[in-house]
Amino acid sequence: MEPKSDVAVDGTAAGPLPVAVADIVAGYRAVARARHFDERAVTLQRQGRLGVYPQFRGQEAAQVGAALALSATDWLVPTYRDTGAAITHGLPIETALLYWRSHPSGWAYPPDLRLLPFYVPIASQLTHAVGVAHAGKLLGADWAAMVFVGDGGSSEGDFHEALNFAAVYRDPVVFMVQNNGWAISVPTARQMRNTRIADRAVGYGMPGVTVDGNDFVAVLDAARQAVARAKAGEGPTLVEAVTYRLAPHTTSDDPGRYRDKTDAAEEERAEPVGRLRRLLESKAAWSQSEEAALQQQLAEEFTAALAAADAVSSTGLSDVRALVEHVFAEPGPDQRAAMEYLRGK
Ligand SMILES: Cc1ncc(C[n+]2csc(CCOP(=O)(O)OP(=O)(O)O)c2C)c(N)n1
Repeated sequence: MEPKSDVAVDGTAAGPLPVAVADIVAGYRAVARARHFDERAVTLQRQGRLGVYPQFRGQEAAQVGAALALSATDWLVPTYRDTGAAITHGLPIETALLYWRSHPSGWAYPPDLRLLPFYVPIASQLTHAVGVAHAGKLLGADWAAMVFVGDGGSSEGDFHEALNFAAVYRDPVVFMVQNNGWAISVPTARQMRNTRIADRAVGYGMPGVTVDGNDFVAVLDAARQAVARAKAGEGPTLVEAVTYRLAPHTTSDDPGRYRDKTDAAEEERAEPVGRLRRLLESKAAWSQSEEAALQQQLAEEFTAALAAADAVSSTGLSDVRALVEHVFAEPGPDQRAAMEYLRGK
């Protein structure tokens, strides 16, 4: 089945839009903000001012559309790919930069921010997100959890455990798969026989939907419905956003070794930021002067956040034990031993 799409690549709407124009304008601002962050972060990495950084160019609509379906009381559980989703949910840009600089302050989130750290061991975040959702139910809280996973992560055993548990207990969780076509150098077609990851949902007894992940409107609409189901006590949903990773896997990767160039050129035409802008322009809801003002505002916001991050990291670590003290609320024996070892270093 073709992924559900509301907006064609040239920006024309297939029919009445399921999302209000004001929400689409707000969405465009957030999508452009994510793109701006990603581009500046890659430049900083090339200048030696960030560590290894996993770009998300091409996946802005999938990440931002999903994150905007949440309210501030809901939890977002991201993978390393999802800085765009995290800053949309409220992670300060300064903190995101410190994280990708491997500074311990990059783990120090604002106290009310319902965001788990970026997960690198793939799929491990799925069971944790189900735990967050299940705990909310036990506590009588009204939050939902949205967890991101890639196509590669969906081939891990944790995926099965998380989806089955969540379905059995009708936990308020949204499984957001970004099928970006690649697990590093392995194309999706070489890691699974089925063509739609969302088809797996039926095996767990939950709804599954596949949307065009480069279409912000389709993603936001599907994610909103999934969050509403979760909050109405109807249990989990599997949403698959079919997108494309236009960038290398990380700043350490060279996709020229495994990817056909014409493929990427084809996908570049479908990329989500320009598509959303074309939609708004066709509705006379966005102008060149608004675009210029937005780009200037994004540049200023990022530059100020970078200056703040530089001020934190240029002073170094006041206490090297900060490297281990954030691991658990109460340090366990391993952390205590490490802190003892680091004392005075
Ligand atoms: C448990 C685990 N096994 C292997 C790896 C190495 N690894 C890092 S990224 C990656 C591919 C992930 O692909 P996907 O889930 O599609 O996410 P994407 O990188 O495309 O966002 C692998 C195998 C890992 N990080 N964790």
